[in-house]
Amino acid sequence: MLLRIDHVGIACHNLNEKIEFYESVFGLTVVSREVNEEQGVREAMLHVADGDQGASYVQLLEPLHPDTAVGKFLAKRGEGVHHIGYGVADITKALAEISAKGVRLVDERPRHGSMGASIAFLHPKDIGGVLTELVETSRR
Ligand code: CMX
Ligand code: CO
Repeated sequence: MLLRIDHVGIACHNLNEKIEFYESVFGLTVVSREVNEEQGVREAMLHVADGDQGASYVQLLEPLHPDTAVGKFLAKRGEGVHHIGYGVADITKALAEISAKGVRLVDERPRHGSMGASIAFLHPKDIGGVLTELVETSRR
């Protein structure tokens, strides 16, 4: 069901500073910068590698307000890994299969994610404390 790791989502206080850090330490390149009001984030995707099943990225996330998913996470835990995003071929089918196994879905239906992808989150409390995102990419 999971094709690849699409991205690792990292929560930070200052997006521009963190982008510069990843550019200078790892030589990564920003391929997309977006504000996603629905998700409450200002974010950047930095390209890591290309594979048979598509590309993988680091997603840097700065909250738009304290009362957002990433804002609450930063207040509670500080900066660090926020979620893992896995690529899937058919997100609606994957959500149905995962839900049937008793895992709580944060999103019953896909939402809009970075670079035109369809995304949906699974509840971290049902996945061993790991916030997990499914990604059906529109880029192939
Ligand atoms: N990873 C692991 N656990 C997490 C977590 C995370 N990222 N975020 C919250 N939790 C845990 C909390 O620690 C808390 O556990 P305890 O009760 O044991 O302390 C519990 O989940 C509830 O957390 P909360 O702070 O009360 O937050 P909410 O219940 O309001 O929301 C969640 C939690 C997962 C439903 C919410 O963060 C969410 O909807 N996330 C999906 C959307 C999102 O993260 N968008 C930003 C990224 C967008 C993108 O990738 O494009
Ligand atoms: Co993400």
